[in-house]
Amino acid sequence: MTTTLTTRDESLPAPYSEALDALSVGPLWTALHQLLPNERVTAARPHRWRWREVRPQLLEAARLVPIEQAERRVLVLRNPGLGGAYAVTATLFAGLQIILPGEAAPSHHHTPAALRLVVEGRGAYTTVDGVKCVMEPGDLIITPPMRWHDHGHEGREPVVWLDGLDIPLVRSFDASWASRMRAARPPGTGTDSSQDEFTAAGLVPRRSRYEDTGYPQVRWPWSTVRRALASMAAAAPADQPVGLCYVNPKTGAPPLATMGCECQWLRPGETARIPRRTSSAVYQVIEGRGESRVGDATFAWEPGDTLVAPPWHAVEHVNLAPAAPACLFQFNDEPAVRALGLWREEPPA
Ligand code: 1HN
Repeated sequence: MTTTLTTRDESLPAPYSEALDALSVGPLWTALHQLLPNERVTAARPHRWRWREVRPQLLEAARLVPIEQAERRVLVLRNPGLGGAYAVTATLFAGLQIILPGEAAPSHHHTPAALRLVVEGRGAYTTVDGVKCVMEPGDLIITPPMRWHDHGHEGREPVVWLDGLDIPLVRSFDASWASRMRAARPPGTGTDSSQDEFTAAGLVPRRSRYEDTGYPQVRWPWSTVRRALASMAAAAPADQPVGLCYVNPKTGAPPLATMGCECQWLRPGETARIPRRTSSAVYQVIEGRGESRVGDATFAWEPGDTLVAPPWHAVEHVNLAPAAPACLFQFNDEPAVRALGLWREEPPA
């Protein structure tokens, strides 16, 4: 929250307040109910960024700003309620990154955790600790804290992805740090473990060929996720929602300690109701057309659009297409909220 606290009690003699200020001491009683409001409050607002409006500005950034200068060519999704902060919610960062054929974004590592969800284009890749992760539309790639990563592009069209990071949360601990950039080295592998060691649910390799970093899987191809969702949708009764959580396949834990990822499949005409939660979430439309209610706001959406649900806002997604499914990816701060003992969910109505 960006609001300034009331730290002076105007009913007290001025010299007393001045004496407190001089001692770096302040009264709690003027600020108590701002520190601990009786209602759950957030300055973050529900919002939608339209792909068809932001996409031209990304292409313009690619024209105006050389990758050598930008290092990461990202347009940041700034929550209109957060006073211009580079934050989509109090804890999460979201941005759209564009890379052109032949470009290379240099290697670095940092304390915040990051994830990418590919929005458009083929031929780019991210290298995570030497592991080459091909980026195709809908793919999820994580770069856990302190893992070296860079981006390259061997294709023929611009590639755009959504970056999700826990930077605002990490900054609240004064723990944000990054290495200096260095030129990317060629990837040490031709592929990532989702292509050979983790190709089927419920099976893990006895012995991995990949370096043991604690993150056995760093890429979740959309082709795999979509097939799993479609199978589930074909079998599930109409009144049961179809969603999958991305997990570390060796532990079942969320892919990152602070951020969770899920994908929801909405059958034609289907509505998914998500109760109020103390976590916040960013939704990315992978396919389909529909409408979402976030608190009191309603947003129509189509592929490429991004929506944000601040904490304690009920969410309702509707697939408005008569025949086609819709797929919504989300990343959220649920693992961080749970780890701090702050997780609450209102029972569904
Ligand atoms: C970062 O390192 C990347 O590596 C993307 O692609 C977005 C946003 C804020 C801080 C670091 C990347 C970022 C970022």
